[in-house]
Amino acid sequence: MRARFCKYLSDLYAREVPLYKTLTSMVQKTNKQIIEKHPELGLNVRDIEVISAERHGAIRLGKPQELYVIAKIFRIMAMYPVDFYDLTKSGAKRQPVISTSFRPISLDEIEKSSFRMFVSLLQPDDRSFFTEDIGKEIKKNIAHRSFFSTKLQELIVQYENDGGFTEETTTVFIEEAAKIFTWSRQANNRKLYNYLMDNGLAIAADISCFNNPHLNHLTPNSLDISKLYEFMSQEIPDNLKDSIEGPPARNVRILLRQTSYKAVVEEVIFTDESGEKSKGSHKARFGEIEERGMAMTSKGKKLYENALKRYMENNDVSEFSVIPDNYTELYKQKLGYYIYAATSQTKDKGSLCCDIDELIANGDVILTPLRYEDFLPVSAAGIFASNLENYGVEKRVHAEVDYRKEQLEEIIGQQIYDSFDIYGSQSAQSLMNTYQQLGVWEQVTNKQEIQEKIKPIG
Ligand code: OOG
Ligand code: NI
Repeated sequence: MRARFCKYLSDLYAREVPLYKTLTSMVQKTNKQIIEKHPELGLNVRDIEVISAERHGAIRLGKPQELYVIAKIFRIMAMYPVDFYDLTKSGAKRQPVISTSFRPISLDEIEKSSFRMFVSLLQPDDRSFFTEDIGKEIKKNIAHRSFFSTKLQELIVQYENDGGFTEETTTVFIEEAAKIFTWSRQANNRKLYNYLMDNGLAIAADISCFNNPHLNHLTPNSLDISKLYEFMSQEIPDNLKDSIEGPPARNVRILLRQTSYKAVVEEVIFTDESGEKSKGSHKARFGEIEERGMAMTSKGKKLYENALKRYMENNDVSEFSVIPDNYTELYKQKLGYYIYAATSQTKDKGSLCCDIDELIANGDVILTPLRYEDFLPVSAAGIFASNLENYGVEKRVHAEVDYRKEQLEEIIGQQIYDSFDIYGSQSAQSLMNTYQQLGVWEQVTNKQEIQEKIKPIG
C-alpha cells in the first residue's frame, strides 16, 4: 500500500509541478549510469524503476488534531514516527515548527518501499516567533479547517476495526489520502498572509493561509548526488542551490546528502472574509534530491555534527576528515551500523570460534552497512530556509520554548521511536542470527548485551 501510495503521489505531483517530472527523469538517467559503471554495488539495471522510485515527501500541519489523524493514516501504511526534530533552535535558520518523520521500520518493509514523510507542526504560541495577536489570528484562521474527507475518516475506522482493507478499499483509501496533499491554488486571509511573508514567517503563511497541507516536495533518491548535481547544473541551472547539504562527497557514503531547486512561483486565488477574490502568487514548493549512505552510531553522528559545526564556522571542508573514509576503519571505531551475515562457504562449523572480529577476518561473516533512513536537523533547517527564501527569524523575545518529544507523542497518541534504537536493534538481531547460524551462539560471552539491544519495534 505504501509503494502504491508513493507512486500515486508521485504521478500527482508530476502533474502539479512540471519541473519534478524533468527531475525524476534525470535521476533515473544518472542512476542507470551508476549501476552500469559500478557492478560492485550489486544493483541490477533491470531494477532501475524500483531504485529510482524511492521518495521522501514533506508536509506541514497547523493543528495537533491534524497530526493525530495524519499519524493514523500513515500507521495504516506501516509508517511509524521516528525521531523528534526541533527546528525552532536551529540557529540562524530556525523555523517555528517541530517535526518527526513517518517511515517504515523493519528491513522487510523498507525493502518493499522506503517511502517516508517529514511532517512538521506549526507552533503559533511560540512567542519568540509570533506576537500574541498573530498567534491568535493564525489559530483562528485554521480552527475550522478540515481536509480529511468523510470517506477517508470512515475508512480509517473500518481499518482499525477490521485490521485490514480489501483491494478495492485500498484503492479508495489511497485516492482519499492523496487528496490531503494536493495543491488547491486557494488561499485565504491575505492580510495575515502578507504580514507573515513580510515578517520572515513564510512557513506560517504556507501553513495557515491554505485549506490543506499541499505536498511541499517529493524527493527522489539518487545513487550519486554529486554526479546528478553536475548534470542538473548543466541542464537546468536556474534556481539550483549552490551547495549540497550534509557530509561532503566521500568514498564511503554516510548519512544523507541533499540539495534542491529554489521554490517555484505558483498562482493562487485569495478569498477574503467577504468572499471577494483576488489573484496572487505563492512560493513554497520545490524540487529536492538526495543520496543516502550508512547509518551512523551515536558516536559517529556526534563526530559528524561536531565537524559540521566547525565547518559552518570556518568553511573548511577538511573538518570532515575526522570521519574515516573506509568501511574497515568505520567498523573498527564503531562509527556506523552494519548487518552481519554468515557466508555460505563455512563448512567446518565445529572449529569456529565466536570472536566476531576473527569471524569477519576469516571471511565466515560479512558486513553490509545499514542505510540511513532518517533526516538531519541542520540540513532540514537549511532546506526550509532556502526554499522559503527565509533565512531565519530574529527572535522577538529571548525566552526560548522548551519542546520535547513527549509533546508530539501525546498528540500522536503513540511512541516516537529513536532511530539509534532501530538501527542498533537491527544490527544486534543480525549478529545473533549469524552466531546461531554458525552454531556458536552458546559460546558467545556477551549474549546479554546483544539481546538487550534487540527491541520490539513497530
Ligand atoms: C521539510 C524540510 C525537511 C528534509 O529533506 O530534510 C526535509 C519541509 O520543507 O517541510 O524535507
Ligand atoms: Ni526533504
